[in-house]
Amino acid sequence: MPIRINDDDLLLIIDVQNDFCPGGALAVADGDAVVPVINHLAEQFAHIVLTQDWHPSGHSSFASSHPGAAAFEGIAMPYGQQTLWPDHCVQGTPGAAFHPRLQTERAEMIIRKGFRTEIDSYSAFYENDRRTPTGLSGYLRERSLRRIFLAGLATDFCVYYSAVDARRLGFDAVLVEAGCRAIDLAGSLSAAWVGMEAAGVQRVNDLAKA
Ligand code: VGL
Ligand code: ZN
Repeated sequence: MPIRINDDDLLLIIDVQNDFCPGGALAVADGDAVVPVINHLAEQFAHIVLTQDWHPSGHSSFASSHPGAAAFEGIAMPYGQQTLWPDHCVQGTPGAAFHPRLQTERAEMIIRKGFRTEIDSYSAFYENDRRTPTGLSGYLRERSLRRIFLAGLATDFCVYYSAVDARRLGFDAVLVEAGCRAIDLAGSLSAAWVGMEAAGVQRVNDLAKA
């Protein structure tokens, strides 16, 4: 049954930035493969929002900010457990820019996240304390946008957290798998699928071309 895209549906494009693509500081395998898929998807939507991971240098999610710690280790932060990452998506750097072939012109808003030094933000809706809002849910409600299609990077971190939060906030959420790629760190991808299923996130491979 092909899904019909309506005028009150939103495409939420997560973190399609150079640092998450091959050659980037936190490259996701095959990450740039999502670009043509998402560009094509976007043609079908009246509403598009982009997210942009946007860290100050010295961000607390960077392993380099924790002497003796290594990237991809976990660490306890005041707000909970946090994975440490290589320095990535530093504000204003080429790595933080959107992939050059991502079509961004029709996006009506860009949500930047992770811009506070002391807290990371995977989700487009909440920072990693799971309580501090980004404002996206208020925006969507005011605009009467109710169903959110998600694609981007990475499936098991920012896409996953965004999809689960969308459900938690009462939106319908549909993950478009062909438009996502994963980091897959210590079982994170299978955990993400389980979490999304439990949250009622719908999963489709691609949208049938209208
Ligand atoms: C992401 C790790 C750190 C993501 C962002 O976009 O999935 N992952 N920052
Ligand atoms: Zn980040």
